[in-house]
Amino acid sequence: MQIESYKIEEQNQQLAASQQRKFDFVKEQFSNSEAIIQKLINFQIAIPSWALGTGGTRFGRFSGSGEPRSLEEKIEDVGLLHALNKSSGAISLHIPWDIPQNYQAIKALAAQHGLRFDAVNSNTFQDQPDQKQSYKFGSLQNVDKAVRKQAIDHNIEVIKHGIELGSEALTVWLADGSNFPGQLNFRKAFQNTLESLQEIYAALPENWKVFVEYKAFEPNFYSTTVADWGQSLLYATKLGPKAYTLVDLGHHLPNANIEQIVSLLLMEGKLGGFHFNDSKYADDDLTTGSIRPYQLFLIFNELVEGMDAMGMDHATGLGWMIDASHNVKDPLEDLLQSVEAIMIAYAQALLVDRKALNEAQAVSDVVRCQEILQNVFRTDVRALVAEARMRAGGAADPLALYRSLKVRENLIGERGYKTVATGL
Ligand code: LRH
Ligand code: MN
Repeated sequence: MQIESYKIEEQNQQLAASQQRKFDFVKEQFSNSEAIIQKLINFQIAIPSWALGTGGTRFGRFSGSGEPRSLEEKIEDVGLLHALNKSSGAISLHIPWDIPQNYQAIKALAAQHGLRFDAVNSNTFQDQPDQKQSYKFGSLQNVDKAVRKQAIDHNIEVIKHGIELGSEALTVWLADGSNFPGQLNFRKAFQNTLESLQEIYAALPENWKVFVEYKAFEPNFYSTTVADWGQSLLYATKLGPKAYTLVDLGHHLPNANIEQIVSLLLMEGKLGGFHFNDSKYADDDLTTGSIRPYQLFLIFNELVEGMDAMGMDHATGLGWMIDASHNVKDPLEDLLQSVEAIMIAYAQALLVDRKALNEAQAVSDVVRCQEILQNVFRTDVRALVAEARMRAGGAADPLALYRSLKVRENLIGERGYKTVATGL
């Protein structure tokens, strides 16, 4: 299914007057609104190929309908999102869930939808049907050299797929760890993992990056071999200049101050990118900004402050990716909401009066500091984000148009009711 641009134009016409009123109201409050619009237009968020179908938990999966049955249909679905919001211009593949059969055809199809390939993700947390060695007791950490070699070879194979697609980064998330005290020698597990990552690092093309994604727990419930930002930073620092940490918002222990972690990793030049989602308890993979929107704003506040301090380009300096799982929502509606929440947090962070904040911090005027941040957080910037989207050819209200055009119904018509996408 394609969304014709005249359908988008039609909705934008209908909403033009109210949009203009709301946009003028924001412009009156913030003199730098216009300068921010170009930054919002340039900011592209990669959509995970594994989150275009309905997810589930160990307690059950309530399958959705009209889900993509192939990589081609996944690219079409991301193309639909990008046509609606012009902020989803990249797709992040997970191997082997999405092995391209014909690189040229897949690249051409992605280009047709205005999409590029962001980081490719390896998978050494599941045993594939024809696999010789099991990852039951870990992959890169495994005490058995043959298992480590199999996992290293897989990551190098993933890099090869990425090179063919024009990707420039590999994301390594390791489920490796232990479930019981005594099961693992932590030092040997670290050293096995580092030596294995060094072999993978050596296979990276000159212009590539490797993102080491950390996670506090699950599927191991006593220790995780890349459990927190400190351990990920240790690996990334020991590996070399092409290695970075990756912050998945749901991978922290309760009450972790993620914005402080982000600020320090950025300061060290070792922050590679994000997996955006939200959570109340653990790795819940809920819609970004649906549970803790203030935390998302505070993270972007640190990102804008830190990236400007280092002269980094906001759009290309880091890997911006969503990582979510949709148990009860239409995956495409969930992703539209996530992109909107990210763009709102970024727009608000761009509107923070940095000069006033620095002056208030310099005199420890705690109340003024809070007022400066919350004044912006309590500002409705949706019209600013919509203005950028419409100037880029997107819809004033993507979710409303997705529903009024009955996109899901059309996809069911094309693909059938009971179709299941590969992924989580
Ligand atoms: C692990 C994770 C990782 C992916 C997987 C799908 O929880 O966040 O980024 O490989 O989800
Ligand atoms: Mn993740």
